[in-house]
Amino acid sequence: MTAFTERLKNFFGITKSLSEEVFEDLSDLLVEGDFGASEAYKLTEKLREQCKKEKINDGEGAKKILAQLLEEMLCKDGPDEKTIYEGDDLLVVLLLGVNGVGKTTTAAKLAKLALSHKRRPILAAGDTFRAAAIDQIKVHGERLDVRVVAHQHGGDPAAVIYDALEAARAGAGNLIIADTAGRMHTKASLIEELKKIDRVVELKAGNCRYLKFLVLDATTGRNALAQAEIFHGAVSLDGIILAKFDSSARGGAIFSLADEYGLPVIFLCTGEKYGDIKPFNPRSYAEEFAGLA
Ligand SMILES: Nc1nc2c(ncn2[C@@H]2O[C@H](COP(=O)(O)OP(=O)(O)OP(=O)(O)O)[C@@H](O)[C@H]2O)c(=O)[nH]1
Ligand SMILES: [Mg+2]
Repeated sequence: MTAFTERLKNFFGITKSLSEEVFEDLSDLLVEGDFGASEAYKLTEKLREQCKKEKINDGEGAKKILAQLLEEMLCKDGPDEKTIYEGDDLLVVLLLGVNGVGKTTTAAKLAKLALSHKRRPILAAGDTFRAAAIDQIKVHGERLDVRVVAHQHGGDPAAVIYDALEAARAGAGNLIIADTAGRMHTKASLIEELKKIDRVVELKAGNCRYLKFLVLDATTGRNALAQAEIFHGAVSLDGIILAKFDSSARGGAIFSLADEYGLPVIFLCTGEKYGDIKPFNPRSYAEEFAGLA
């Protein structure tokens, strides 16, 4: 449970009856939890109606309804751990996101998870922009005993992923996990580069599965929406991986991402270790957010 959900739990705990003021306070609290103001208002209105309909007039009862309403907001039709990893067909997973959110660490976590599913992962060092990025992913590859396909610093990231696909087709693996750079000289060049990588993978991957995940830092709050807009606009994402979902995260932005972009969350990452990744479960997330779990 994060500090924010603890607050929501306490809020409902001390709420003895549902006055007008309670819904207003709840709306403010949701905004503090990274909800958008209008979404928070809409949600508390729905909660008020539902409580009235079901003749609920206490904090504990309202909390349960809130958890249900929150769960309804989340997307449930994204790929899950099973559909991602099962089978042995060639699959490309491209990890995107601004700098520092946790892309490279997540690539390593996904590779480790792939091994546990008897997949044969290949890490593609698609971040050729930052000097140390290639070494960073090579270290993960060595630790996990996973093949890394890399070029020189400053090289073409699309070419790295192209080579990883060649290696996979030659039998080196069946799941390409591609890291990318989170920063370019300008936003326009970042978008251009993302589109190029996407074009190359689309062409080269042929009819094999290809998933694009945006990695977000759970502690960045509403900024996540601006990031999603840029990346989703450039390459049409398949889902979100929420990293750094530790005790300081509030997590309300996920509901807006589902609402505004229809983007499902696929995994939650809760630490720096390889095992700190778990499939996203909309019900548990909603219940935990509401302070029910
Ligand atoms: N607490 C916590 N830390 C994380 C998590 N994921 C990554 N980190 C840490 O966040 C920092 C940045 O992680 P990276 O994986 O290098 O992030 P990146 O997006 O690849 O960064 P750039 O390559 O610079 O764009 C590192 O110190 C990681 O150990 C997570 O889920 N929880
Ligand atoms: Mg990186």
